[in-house]
Amino acid sequence: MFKSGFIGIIGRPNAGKSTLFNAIVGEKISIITDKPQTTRNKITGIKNCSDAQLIFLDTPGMHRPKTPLNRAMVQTTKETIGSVDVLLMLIEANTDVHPHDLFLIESLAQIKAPVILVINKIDLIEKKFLLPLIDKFHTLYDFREIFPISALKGEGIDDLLNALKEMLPEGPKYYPDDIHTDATERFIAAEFIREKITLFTKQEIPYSTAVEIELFKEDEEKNLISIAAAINVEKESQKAIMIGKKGAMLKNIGTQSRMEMEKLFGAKVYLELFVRVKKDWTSSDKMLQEFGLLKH
Ligand SMILES: Nc1nc2c(ncn2[C@@H]2O[C@H](COP(=O)(O)OP(=O)(O)OP(=O)(O)O)[C@@H](O)[C@H]2O)c(=O)[nH]1
Ligand SMILES: [Mg+2]
Repeated sequence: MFKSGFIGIIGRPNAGKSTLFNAIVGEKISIITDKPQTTRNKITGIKNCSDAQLIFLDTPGMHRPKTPLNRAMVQTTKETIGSVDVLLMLIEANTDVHPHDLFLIESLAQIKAPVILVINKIDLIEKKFLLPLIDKFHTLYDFREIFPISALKGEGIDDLLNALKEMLPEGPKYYPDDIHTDATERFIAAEFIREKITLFTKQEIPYSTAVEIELFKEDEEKNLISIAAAINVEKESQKAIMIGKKGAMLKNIGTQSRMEMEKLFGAKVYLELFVRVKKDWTSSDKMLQEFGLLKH
């Protein structure tokens, strides 16, 4: 019997959802940073086993949204929650239940799909806290199972995958074996650029940035991809920071993201970046739609 299905990964910003997603899929598809609200879209990743196909959906972190961009992100996550066979609710390991965790549990009120609680980052706490924590969570919600893991160190992931396989219904192979994601190379290229921006810049800048691919041209004979991308920011002052002294910041973003692209695409990449100001784009539904962050 072949099993397949869709598994949503939800949790607070920075809980480690994308780290777990990439660890399972075995490729860096979703971007990861130390700052919250890194992921903005639903991203599909496929894990193939001999007897099952597990389709994971990485999502933006759940939070109380304040801006139109944040509202669109939370909306994306809520829609994902309603359309999966199994939900993984990821939290950060702590010595006790955190108010953040209660906020997440509240969001499970209408859910029909079984929910697995995944306690991540167990490498950061003493083991003695885990069992009491698991017991407490069992009293708060009817979790199908609770798994302590470290997505970063790869601990506990195999047990989680085995449990997921058990829970999935009989079903077809939705994707061919050699496909790891349905995200386009254009999308991933833009995300890799945004990852470096988020890592290298401070304060509000990561949250004011959207990357658009203007050109994506493959030369198969030369195994070369030419990419031109626009980095959109909200203000002139942000543009100056993004470019940096004598262009140093932009150059660093370009070099680092190009290396990631070359690794994933298995081709040489020629990357051209430029910065432009789209005033207050995070508050404009029209711009959010244009950047693929809000549905039409
Ligand atoms: N120590 C430790 N750090 C982890 C672990 N998993 C993830 N991290 C770190 O936590 C930070 C956030 O990881 P992400 O995977 O980007 O988190 P996310 O939940 O996708 O965050 P958003 O996309 O912002 O919602 C990164 O710095 C990761 O390296 C873990 O198991 N242990
Ligand atoms: Mg993420």
